[in-house]
Amino acid sequence: MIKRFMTLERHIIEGERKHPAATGELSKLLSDLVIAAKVISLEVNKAGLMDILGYTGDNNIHGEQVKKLDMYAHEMIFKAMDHGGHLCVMASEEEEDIIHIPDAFEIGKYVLLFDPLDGSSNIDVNVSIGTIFSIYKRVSPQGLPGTLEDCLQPGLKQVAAGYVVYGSSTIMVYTTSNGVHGFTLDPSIGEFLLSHENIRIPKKGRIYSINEGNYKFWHPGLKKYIKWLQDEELETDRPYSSRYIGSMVADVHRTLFYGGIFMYPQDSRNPNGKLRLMYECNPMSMIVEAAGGRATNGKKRILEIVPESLHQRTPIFIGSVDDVNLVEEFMSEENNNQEKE
Ligand code: P6P
Repeated sequence: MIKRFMTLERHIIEGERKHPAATGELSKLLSDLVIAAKVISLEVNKAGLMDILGYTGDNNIHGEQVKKLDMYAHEMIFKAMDHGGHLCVMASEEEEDIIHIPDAFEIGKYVLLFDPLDGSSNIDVNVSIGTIFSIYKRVSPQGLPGTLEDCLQPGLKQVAAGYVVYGSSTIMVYTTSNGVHGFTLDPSIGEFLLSHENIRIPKKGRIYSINEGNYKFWHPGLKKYIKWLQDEELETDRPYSSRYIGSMVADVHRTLFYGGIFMYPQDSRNPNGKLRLMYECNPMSMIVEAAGGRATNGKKRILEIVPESLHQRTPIFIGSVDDVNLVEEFMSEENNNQEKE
């Protein structure tokens, strides 16, 4: 619901004014990103009409087949961001190495990491997909090209994070640690308008979200937790409902609004789970924590993980504080039981 005619650009500028030391550069960076989001949204919403569905025939560095829309989104963001003069380096989930700012352009003080189109396996069947971004301040000397070190910072160092979910409408949610705010794209005027101010995640939910097809490979404590959620007990809102879209942006977006928990755990086949720390888990964790929720790898805050490589994966349990705390208790209790045996 549009409460007041507040565009995303104006909200960003007003938000930055609250920081006395702000130079306005972050506002301009975020506004450039908004332009990319509008263009990607346009293509996503007519993908079925254009020859940009299907596969490019290439594989990305993770061996996954690259969708045309994936690459389109990647290129759109690069072209929108490379010449603004705000960045010293970028990194994309679609590119193996860091992406340098072309020599012709001014080098800035920020770092942008992004997943151009998360959930791309859903593109051809019209299921919600999304763009995720994460912004840091550089740590290497000003004026020089950015480095891998600039990109490998713990999530706690993020100065901004956000996502765009391309669904029944296109919504952009972002935070600069001054609350979490959602904006809905009004295609008739090409503006993102404030629709969800100061989003707060419920302390406890009654929806859990996980790919139950992997049940056999899970930690025994997680198996017990999921079975516990499926038992009946009115006082603890059980049984929970199960919802799984298979697109992290959409699953976490729902969790942010309705509460509950989204999980992509490690399992016996994937000891670090599937989702990427830098492109998916850190930005989503900053947003959910800023909205009053919690995000861990089952033991430790996602935002405190010190990254070792650009594309490293991490298990993630993210959502309402009570729900994340409880799944951790189930897994730690099971670990203790196993140690006693
Ligand atoms: P699975 C999409 O491909 C993605 O990277 C995330 O958006 C999503 O949460 C996850 O993978 C789904 O993975 O193994 O359940 O299909």
